[in-house]
Amino acid sequence: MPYRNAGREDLPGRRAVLRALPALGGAAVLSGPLAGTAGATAQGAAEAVRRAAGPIVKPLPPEVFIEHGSNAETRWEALRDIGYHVPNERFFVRNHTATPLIDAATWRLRVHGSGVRRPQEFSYAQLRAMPSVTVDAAIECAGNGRSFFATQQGEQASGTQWRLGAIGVARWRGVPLGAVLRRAGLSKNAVDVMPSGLDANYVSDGQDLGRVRLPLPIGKALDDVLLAYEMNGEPLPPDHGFPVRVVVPGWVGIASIKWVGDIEVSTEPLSSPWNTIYYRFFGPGYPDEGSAPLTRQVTKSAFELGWEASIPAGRPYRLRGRSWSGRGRITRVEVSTDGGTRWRDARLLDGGRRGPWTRWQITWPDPRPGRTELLARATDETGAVQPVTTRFNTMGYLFDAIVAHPVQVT
Ligand SMILES: Nc1nc2c(c(=O)[nH]1)N[C@H]1C(S)=C(S)[C@@H](COP(=O)(O)O)O[C@H]1N2
Ligand SMILES: [Mo]
Repeated sequence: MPYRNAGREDLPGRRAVLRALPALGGAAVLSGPLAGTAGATAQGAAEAVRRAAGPIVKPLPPEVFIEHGSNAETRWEALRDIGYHVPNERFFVRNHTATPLIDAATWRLRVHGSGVRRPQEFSYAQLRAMPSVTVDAAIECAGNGRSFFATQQGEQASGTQWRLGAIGVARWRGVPLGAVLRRAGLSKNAVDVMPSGLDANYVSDGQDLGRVRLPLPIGKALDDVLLAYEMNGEPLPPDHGFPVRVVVPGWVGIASIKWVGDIEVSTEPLSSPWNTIYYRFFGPGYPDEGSAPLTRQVTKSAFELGWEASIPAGRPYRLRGRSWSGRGRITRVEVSTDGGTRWRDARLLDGGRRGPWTRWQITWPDPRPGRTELLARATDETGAVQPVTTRFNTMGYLFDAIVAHPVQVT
């Protein structure tokens, strides 16, 4: 369990929870113009869900975000010198449809299926009254870096053309998924656990694929998966899953279902479009039905710099960045300022911290005028090193090759 922090925390006082409820529910329901209720929802939650005016509720200042339809990517220059966690206002957003506005006071989490003996509904207050844990974890879209298949390897992958900003690390607080499953009488024969979101059904090419949902194998569900209600010390913002989301450390972002309203536990394997027609490798060299479903994220690195950033010539410049891997800790980061001829080791700044990413820095002693490309290549504790190119897949998942970051030295 590489990403779990210790830290079982005190129960929130019952009175504090009750006091918080009307305020949270009110804020969630009443901010922004409302355009009627969403379509059919899980029973008991219908009145709790409303739709906001646009796909994303929070402000998206252009110096922080690059918008891609219903998604927003964090600019890496907006992460320079900001500390280990990404503030909620700067955290990327990936929405299949639109952020729903949910009233925590009437919201319920329904746990059901052949894999539980006591199907059950949990209220927000009940979840908040259970023993909580706090975990540092990254949420990263499996398509993060997808645009580089086209720009670096000459093969266009379908989907949002992210650069490297579809990742964020936050401190999440909530209840272990396993604790909730056990309260519902988890069966020894349970094999899969499938959370679904309360956002609108996802329709692709005229086909209604239903709720955004993805089964987790029981082993992962009971390992380090969280039902989170807090992000960096605040109630989850609407765009990041208020009132409760799943957080699946190290795995593809789609596993971390937002606005969870329903969890099916089954003694038979479950499937959804998100582990059959999406989130597998498809394309040349892969079977027609695709690879096995994707699970862990791969190794990547990014400079805390704008794309085509200007760097002053003639004096040493301190380069900073971050590297991460879903398979474990980062052990080494090398940087090249001459297109890959010479590599130097960056200094790792989060030494000893077993976190979801590692910050690093290195001084560029003599930036000379002109356009150039900076390269960073990380190694994780399994020995995986970022390659020069990576194998193509049509949906552009898990791009782990070294990214050439253009800068202008002036
Ligand atoms: N209900 C629901 N959960 C969801 C999604 C969604 O559209 N609906 N998007 C998923 C995807 S693809 C990603 S990468 C992450 C993004 O989380 P964030 O928007 O909090 O950064 O949420 C996941 N959970
Ligand atoms: Mo994603």
